[in-house]
Amino acid sequence: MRTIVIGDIHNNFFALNDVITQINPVIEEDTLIFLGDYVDGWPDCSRTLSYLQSLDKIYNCIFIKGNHDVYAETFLSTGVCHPDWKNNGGYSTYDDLLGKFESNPEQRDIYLKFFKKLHLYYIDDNNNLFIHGGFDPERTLSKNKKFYGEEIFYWDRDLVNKLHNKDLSGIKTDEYIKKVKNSFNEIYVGHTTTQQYDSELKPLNFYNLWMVDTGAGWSGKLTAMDIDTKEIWQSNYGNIYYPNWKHL
Ligand SMILES: [Mn+2]
Repeated sequence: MRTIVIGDIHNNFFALNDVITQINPVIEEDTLIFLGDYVDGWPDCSRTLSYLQSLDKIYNCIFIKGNHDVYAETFLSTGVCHPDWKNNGGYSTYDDLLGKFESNPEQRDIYLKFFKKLHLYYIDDNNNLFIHGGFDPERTLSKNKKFYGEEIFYWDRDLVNKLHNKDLSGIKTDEYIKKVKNSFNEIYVGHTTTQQYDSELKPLNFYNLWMVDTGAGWSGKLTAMDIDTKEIWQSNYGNIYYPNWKHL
């Protein structure tokens, strides 16, 4: 019975396929927890979404909501593009989804179903938290939502930055760290790639926080990790799968 957490995919269908093949999940035993940002970046949006939906039918899967997923969901449900979306890797998602559902309107509902199912966060039986961005440890999660809105869960980088001593202005470090440690057993996040802190493309651990996004959306790798043994499985570099594709 393994619980495996998987970082940001960003339309990199081949990296995802590569990592799932290596994991070789066991039906009805293993649980796959995806940390969000399925879309935007590489050109394979519809293949990535269809593959994730097929995994969901076979295995125990939990899908967390990422900030990029919100852009795509908004587009699918309203037809409106967020002004920041296309310049942040969204043009590939936009082109692919639009092309697919213009020729087959039912396809829009199939994709929308996936986005509507996404969880803001997930807490397992051992009080481990799985979340895309982060939260404010000074407040409970429900108070985070009331105070900041749900956006904090998929946009926050303060948690990561503060634990990395990048931004400690106005906070008492020891107390902050204590609050993080007391809040959950372990905390798994995507959103902020480890490349910003370390050139090794491995998950980074600070206190009880694990950063699992190792940059598959760009030139980094897609990482999956067994949360108990900390065994990892990784794709090749993201750009190897799409040698002719240029990010805008
Ligand atoms: Mn991301």
